[in-house]
Amino acid sequence: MSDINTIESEALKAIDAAGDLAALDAVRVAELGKKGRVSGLMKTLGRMSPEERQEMGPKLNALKNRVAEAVEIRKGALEAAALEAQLATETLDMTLPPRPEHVGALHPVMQVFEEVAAIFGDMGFSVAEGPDIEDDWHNFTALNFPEGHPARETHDTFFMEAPEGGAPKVLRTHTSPVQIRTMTNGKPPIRIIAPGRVYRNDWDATHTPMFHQVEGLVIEKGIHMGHLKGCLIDFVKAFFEVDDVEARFRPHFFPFTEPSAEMDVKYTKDGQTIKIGAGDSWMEILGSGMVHPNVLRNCGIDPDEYQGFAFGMGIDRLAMLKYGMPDLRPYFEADAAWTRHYGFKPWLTPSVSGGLS
Ligand code: 2NM
Repeated sequence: MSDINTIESEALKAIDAAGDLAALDAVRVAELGKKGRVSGLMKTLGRMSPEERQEMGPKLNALKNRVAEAVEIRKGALEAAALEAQLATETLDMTLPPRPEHVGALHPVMQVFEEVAAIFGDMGFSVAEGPDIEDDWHNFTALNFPEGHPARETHDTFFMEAPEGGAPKVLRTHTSPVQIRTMTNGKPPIRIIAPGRVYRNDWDATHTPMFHQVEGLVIEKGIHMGHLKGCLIDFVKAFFEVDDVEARFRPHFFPFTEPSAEMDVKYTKDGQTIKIGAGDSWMEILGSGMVHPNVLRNCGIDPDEYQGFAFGMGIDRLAMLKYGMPDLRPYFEADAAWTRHYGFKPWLTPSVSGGLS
């Protein structure tokens, strides 16, 4: 009995005195290890008479448990203290300015995405997204491209390898499949923009095989060309941050809209800088039109009940125009010096009321 009390008080004292995890582990081994004192006492149970064992068994077990528990509690305290000490030596001063060579900048394309989303967000549009790898239905058929029609070839489509007996998937050539998915899976009224990457097999000074688009779609009762024109003129004024813009809508052809129109805006050139809004030359800036009844039907919408307009524009080109970056190639060279030169502070979110750029 006195053994138990002595061992316990000595063990608890040693556990308390252990100054670090290594010292604590040494105490644990000395008491609870195979050759430890507590384990030694446990072994004496085998030599006891059944009556003695019945009395001593629970007492020794309780001793072992109390010592083990004390080790665990001390271990927790030592670990917490070690972490505190580490944190105290590893503090970071978050108020220090970043080292200049590590300052990042938002890519102009991302800045323009944010600006376009802010403008249309202000008009009640929300942002929709979809997959980059699409099937023939969403990229072409549902959009009223007839089977085998040459229009499918004009898109310079990247076709994926076809599975056994199946149709090949494609890298989407426009973000319109997002509109198809939105119309198919939802119900009007619809007011969305679909920003994203698109792919066409074209590679020269003004074309890259991957580029960025924003398309938009409005489906409501009684929508007409007047809504389309008003919406897009408001957009161009807000985007180029000018009070007035002279614009014209020139008839065009897209399989997915009828009628279709390209929007031109007047501009002037002052040396290398292009000023949008007024001047003596026209510049094509986006495509648009009233959603074709066949497209609405393909998505389960009754064209006698609902009408809509849609539009699409190239973001890379908008960025070129607004921020005067004449060469498209550096856009995709991931050169940090270029993004630092043309890039934007990532923490300044564009908003229509607080300023776009
Ligand atoms: C454009 C131009 C005109 C367009 C049409 C549709 C849909 F899905 F509603 F039919 N989405 N996007 C559209 C219309 C896109 O890009 C130059």
